[in-house]
Amino acid sequence: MVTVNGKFPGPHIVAREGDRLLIKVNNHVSNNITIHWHGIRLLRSGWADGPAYITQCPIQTGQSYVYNYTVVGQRGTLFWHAHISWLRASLYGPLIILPKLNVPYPFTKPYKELPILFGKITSL
Ligand SMILES: [Cu+2]
Repeated sequence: MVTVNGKFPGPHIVAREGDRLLIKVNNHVSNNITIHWHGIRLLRSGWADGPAYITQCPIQTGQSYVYNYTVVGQRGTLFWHAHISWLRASLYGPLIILPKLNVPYPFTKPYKELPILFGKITSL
């Protein structure tokens, strides 16, 4: 199955509100790939949204692309996923946006945080 860095679910991306994210995707598989940042409001950076053939051409085998956007006015746990063909069902991971430094959560700080992702494995 297609994975990111050999992990399923894919790697955790952890950022803080206000951070600029630069995420380089190197495509080492035989499928074209794009990555979508589910729930992120892309203000003036719609080209980083990821839907194949809508906001970008897919990243072809052996090619790479740097997604570049800033998280504005959002915090919480979202997720990223492939946004082309059936890969969107199995290629995903958490995207965790923490509050800005020294800004508390709007609730008591949890003892522990553990992302839980619901998904399915698509067989070829
Ligand atoms: Cu999505």
